[in-house]
Amino acid sequence: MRMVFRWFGEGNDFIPLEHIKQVPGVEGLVWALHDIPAGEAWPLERIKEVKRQANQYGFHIDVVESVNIHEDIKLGLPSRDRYIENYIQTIERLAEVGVKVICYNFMPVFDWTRTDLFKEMSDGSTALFFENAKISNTDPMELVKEIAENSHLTMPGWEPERLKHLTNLFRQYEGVTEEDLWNHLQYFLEKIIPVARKHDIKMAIHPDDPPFSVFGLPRIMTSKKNIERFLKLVDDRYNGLTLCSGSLGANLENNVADMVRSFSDRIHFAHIRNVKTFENGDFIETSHRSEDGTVHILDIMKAYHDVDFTGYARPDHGRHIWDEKCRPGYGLYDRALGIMYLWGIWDALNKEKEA
Ligand code: DNO
Ligand code: MN
Repeated sequence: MRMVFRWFGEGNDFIPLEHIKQVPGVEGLVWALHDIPAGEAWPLERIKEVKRQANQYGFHIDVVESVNIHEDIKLGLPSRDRYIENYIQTIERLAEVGVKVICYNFMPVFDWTRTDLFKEMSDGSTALFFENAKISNTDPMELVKEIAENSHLTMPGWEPERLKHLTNLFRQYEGVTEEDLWNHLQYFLEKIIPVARKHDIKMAIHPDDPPFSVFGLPRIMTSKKNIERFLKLVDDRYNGLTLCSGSLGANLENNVADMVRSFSDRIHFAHIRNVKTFENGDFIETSHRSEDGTVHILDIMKAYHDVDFTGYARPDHGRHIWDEKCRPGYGLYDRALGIMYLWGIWDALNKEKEA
């Protein structure tokens, strides 16, 4: 397991690289050029700049999260070919600096969705929260406004520029079914995966978060059965997964440890975090500790250890604790605690195996 840490870039993250450096066992940064709109090719100079910054602190930049997919690709519009060309150019440029894994997602309109970014917990910490009833009763436009006003810095997937066109986007998705989305994903993969293979970059799709339809939009990366289907769309190791335990775990029917065992050779990037899911479908993000949530982090780590996982892993989100001012879900403190929990389990399993 190779531990990495998400960093949003100079001027776009509250956390200095000096501090990430002090978290035990972190070898690389998970990064992106967040200001480049989906669909445009990333400039090589900008990519090299991030590499320089990371290398100064001894970090590698092997993992990119995300190179986002233009909506026209997800919608299957004729203009998609132009955006796929740009995507290929970005892959080629990332290969030039030695990137190994590209994380992306195929969720229509929104990236991850929550109804509350700073929900108060009984211990005074706050965390990302999803309330089913609020989603059903809220106009997406209202939610977007609320999220944008409270997030401190622009969040990937919630860029005001893009979301200005929200009404139009929703209109475009009218009548687009899950089957359509599968077809558009396959079209994209058939063009991209040969390029990724040629450049030895593993493509790693992130599951839908939450793993069910929100605001009536189609979603497909939601379950074991659907991931199996995804892997067969292009049956190539370079067509792989970012297995996110917290996203998938928000549906109590998903058994993430079992997915780790079933898909081990296709998992290139592990997102590890816990959530507590309630009967009514609400969920709250918790500490990484197994007993704090409904995702069995211990079982998941055991599964990764049993399959000799050598891919990249990061703590996914954390709570906001100790009065830290941070991006929602991306503070330093709770993610650092999460890392120590994960290393604790991992080291113990190593020790047990040696004995
Ligand atoms: C949330 C993340 C997602 C993830 C993208 C990957 O914090 O797990 O935003 O980066 O869905 O494309
Ligand atoms: Mn994730």
